[in-house]
Amino acid sequence: MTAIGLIGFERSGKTTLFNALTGAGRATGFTTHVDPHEGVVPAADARLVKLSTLYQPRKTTPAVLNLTDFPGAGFAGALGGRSEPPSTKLLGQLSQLDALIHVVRAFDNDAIPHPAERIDPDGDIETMQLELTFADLALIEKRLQRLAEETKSMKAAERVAADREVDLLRRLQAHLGDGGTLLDAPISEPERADIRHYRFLTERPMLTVFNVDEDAVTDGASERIALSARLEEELRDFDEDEATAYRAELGVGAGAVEMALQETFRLLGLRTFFTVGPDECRAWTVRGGDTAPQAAGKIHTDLERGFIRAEVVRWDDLLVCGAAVGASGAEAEARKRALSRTEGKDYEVQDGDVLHILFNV
Ligand SMILES: Nc1nc2c(ncn2[C@@H]2O[C@H](COP(=O)(O)OP(=O)(O)O)[C@@H](O)[C@H]2O)c(=O)[nH]1
Ligand SMILES: [Mg+2]
Repeated sequence: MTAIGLIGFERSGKTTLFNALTGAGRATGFTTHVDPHEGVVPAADARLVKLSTLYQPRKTTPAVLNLTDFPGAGFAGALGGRSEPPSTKLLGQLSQLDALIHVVRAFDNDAIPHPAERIDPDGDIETMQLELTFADLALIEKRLQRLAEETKSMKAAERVAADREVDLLRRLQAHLGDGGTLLDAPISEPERADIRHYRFLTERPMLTVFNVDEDAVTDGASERIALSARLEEELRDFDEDEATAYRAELGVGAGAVEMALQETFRLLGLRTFFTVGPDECRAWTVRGGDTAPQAAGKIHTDLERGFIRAEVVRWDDLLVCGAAVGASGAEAEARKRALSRTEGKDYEVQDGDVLHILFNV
């Protein structure tokens, strides 16, 4: 399951956004929580809604992301004169995530003081980047020291691999020192695979969310979006008409939360595929490059083990066929019109595929 973490300084609005995304209704404001909150975010998907309208299944299940809301205090290290770095425990938890969402305080409200008593989104972004970079540099430093010890007693043959690792880590160190991240480090694919087990923090894709005043929402650019977490949390309790009217009054477009999710999907290179039928229509996610058996494995391990082949049709082609002959004949109609294909073990699943897995265990 894809795991995302909300990070940011105290009172930047992480828990508010967590509530907006999950509906968890956790306390916000000065109630600093010590433990992270865990939640599940259903990914709204218009394609799934349309497939469900065709199939009228007993159950419709969206794809979900696991979301963790971290307490802000852990990140206050470089701010406001506090000198504590993030704890080892926090760094360990962060390193397990697939992606990070950095919530940046951009709303103005004297009643809610910023830990550093200033509203400076760009400064906060820089500080957070530094905290993550320092954590990675510390890890590299520790590993280099270990390697220096170990290589002393190594035979020449062993030393080749160790020297190669030292060289790679030194290059990463230099890149971080120049203000880069490990996500954009100029290293080869095999080298990237070699460092994966370190689970460096700046190697995680990160979405920056500017948490702005309710009346200041504008469209964001890629990898940075602006939304009002408080507004989005409040609007959860409105019915659709009320929400639309309220958004119109404030001049705020719909779908800020959906946009945040879509952007997260894009950053992670996630692809959505669907399974359909009278029992359930469901959306699933795989990583870009995952094959049909890997997708099958998301549904059930038996389907991956016993994978024979997949019938594949694009979601919109299936809808067209369904509209012509009804849901029960849609897949047969797609085959007849040569819109569905039979794919084998090497097929790379595409975003928007409807899969029907044939298997044998
Ligand atoms: N005006 C305004 N206040 C917000 C917004 N988002 C959060 N807040 C307020 O900021 C305070 C801190 O929010 P919280 O979510 O607890 O921050 P956290 O410490 O990062 O988890 C709360 O009083 C929220 O109501 C926003 O978009 N606009
Ligand atoms: Mg919080």
